Amino acid sequence: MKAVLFDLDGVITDTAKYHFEAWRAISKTLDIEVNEDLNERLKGVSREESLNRILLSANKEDMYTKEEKDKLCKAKNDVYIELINSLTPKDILPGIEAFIKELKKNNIKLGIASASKNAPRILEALGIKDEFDCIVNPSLISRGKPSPDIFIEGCRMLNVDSKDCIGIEDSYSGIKAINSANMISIGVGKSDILKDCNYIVDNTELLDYKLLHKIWSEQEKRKLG
Ligand code: B16
Ligand code: MG
Repeated sequence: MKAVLFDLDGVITDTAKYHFEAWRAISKTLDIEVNEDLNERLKGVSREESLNRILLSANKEDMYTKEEKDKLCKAKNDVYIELINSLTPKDILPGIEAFIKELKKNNIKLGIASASKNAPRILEALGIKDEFDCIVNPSLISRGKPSPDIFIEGCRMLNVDSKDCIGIEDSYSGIKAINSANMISIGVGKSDILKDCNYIVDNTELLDYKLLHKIWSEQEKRKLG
């Protein structure tokens, strides 16, 4: 085990509630309701794809031009940025700071593979941006999660083989992406949503180096037959 690639929203901090609030505000102007179910399907997917899924949910996908969609995405991001302006180190999810310290002490490389174009700003506000050896820029990745591309690029940036890297995710599409990248996947959250991951924890407090090492060693043994 040489590296860990972290998802951001839902693993390091809980910005999902702000995405939800911002999309609800924008969708209201379009006469569309975003419920919890639909919101779950927006986790891990890009801003543009999120809007497409919202429009599709109301059969309105063909009603807007590319320019109008761009404007709606910008409006959503303006609301979202207002909401995340209040983020501080207190918003780091429980156990994550200690977990990061422990991984670094054990010479594990750390990276961020988030679909969010706001990731650097969020990590800065949380005071942990410098802890990471790489932050993949999602704007340079043409296929979003569940495509493995963002995780493959993270491994490339960290100069590690994907089989020596663990990915941690809270979304269905994110787990699919990690698995397709040939990495070991750890899900944080509910097993009905994250059923395809190699290992699941209920919450971030349960993540530690020993557990990751155990999961990695077991997977290695399984591969060797
Ligand atoms: P932005 P993650 C994802 O973050 C969110 O889960 C998803 O809801 C959001 O649409 C996406 O980032 C893009 O975010 O609008 O800030 O570029 O879970 O991949 O860390
Ligand atoms: Mg996430």
